[in-house]
Amino acid sequence: MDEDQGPVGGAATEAGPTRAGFVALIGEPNAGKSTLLNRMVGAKVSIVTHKVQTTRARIRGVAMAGQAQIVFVDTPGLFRPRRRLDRAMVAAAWGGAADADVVVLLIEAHRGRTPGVDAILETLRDRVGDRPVALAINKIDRVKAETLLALSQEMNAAFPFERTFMISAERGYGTEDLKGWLASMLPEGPWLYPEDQLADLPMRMIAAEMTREKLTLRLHQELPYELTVETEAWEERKDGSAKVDQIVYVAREGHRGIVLGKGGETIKAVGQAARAEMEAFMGRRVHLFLTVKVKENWLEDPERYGEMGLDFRDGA
Ligand SMILES: Nc1nc2c(ncn2[C@@H]2O[C@H](COP(=O)(O)OP(=O)(O)OP(=O)(O)O)[C@@H](O)[C@H]2O)c(=O)[nH]1
Ligand SMILES: [Mg+2]
Repeated sequence: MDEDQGPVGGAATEAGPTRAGFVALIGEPNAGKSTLLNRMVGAKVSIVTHKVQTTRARIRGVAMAGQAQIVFVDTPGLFRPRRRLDRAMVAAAWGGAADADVVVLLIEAHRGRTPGVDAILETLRDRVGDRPVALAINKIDRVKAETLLALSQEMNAAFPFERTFMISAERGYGTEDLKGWLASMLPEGPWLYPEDQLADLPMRMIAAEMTREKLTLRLHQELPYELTVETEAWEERKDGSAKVDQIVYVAREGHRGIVLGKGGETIKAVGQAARAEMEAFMGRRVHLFLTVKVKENWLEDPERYGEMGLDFRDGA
C-alpha cells in the first residue's frame, strides 16, 4: 500500500499524513531570501553576499519539517528593472511566486516599509491570486523590539497577510516557527524529492554560483555587473576527484584585468576559495580551472540566459 504514495514515497504514519509543496521567498534585493533558504535547508545551496541582486535565477532548496517536505523557492530580488538581465530576473521572481503554494514576503526590519516594498505590495495580490502570503520581518537582530510592533501593524494595514513572523535568517531567530507554520499550510500529498536531496539544481550550476559568490565578495565595488560564470566542462576522475573548468564572462576588455588582478592574484584567490567550498559541499577533491573571457554582448545572448536558468524572452 505504501508503495502507492508516489514517485519517492513519503508514507502516511501515525504522525499524520505527508505534506509537500512549494514556498516562494520574495522581497527586495538584499532582504535575506537566500540566507533564509539556506537556514531552512540546513546547507548553503544559494549564494549570499552583501550586494544587491546576488540571486539571478529561481533556486529550489528542499527542507523537511516532520512529515512535511517544503520546497523553498529562492528568487531574485524584486526591483524596478531597467536592463534585459534585470527584467529576466524580476520575471523569474514573480514566476516563482505565482507557482507556489505559499508566498513569504521578506522585508528588512531596519529599513521598514520602503518605496520598494510598497511597489511590491501594489501588484502582489494580482500576482499571487488567492495564495496565502506571510510576512517575514527579517534582520530583527538589527533593531529594537519596540520598532517591530509598529512596523508589523503598518504592514498589516497595507496588506492582509495570513501571518507575520519576526525573524533573523542569519541567527536563526524565529525561523523554526516560520518553518512549522509553512509545513502546516502545505497540501497533503507525497514528497516531491528524495528525503536526502537538498537542492534542485545541477551541481555544475551550483559550482558556477560558488565561483560567482567568491568573485562578488572579492571584488566589492569593482565588480562588473556584466559578469557571469559558467561551468564549461566537468570530468569525473578515476581517483574520485572532479576536474571542473569554468569560464568567467565579462563584457569589456577592461574588466578582464579587474577579474585577474595584479599578477593574476585575484583570480587565484577566487579559485582557491571556490574550490574549497566545492570540496566541502561535495565531500571530495576538486581541481578547478578558471578562464576569463571577454564577450562584449553576452547580455544579449540567449544562451547565457539559459545557462543562468533564466528565460531570455522575459527580458524583452
Ligand atoms: N544582520 C542580519 N543580516 C542578515 C540577516 N539575513 C541576511 N543578512 C545579510 O543580508 C545580506 C543579503 O543577504 P542575501 O541572503 O544574499 O539576500 P537576498 O535577499 O537573497 O538578496 P538578492 O539575492 O540580492 O535578492 C547578506 O550580507 C546577509 O548576510 C539577518 O537576519 N540579520
Ligand atoms: Mg539571494
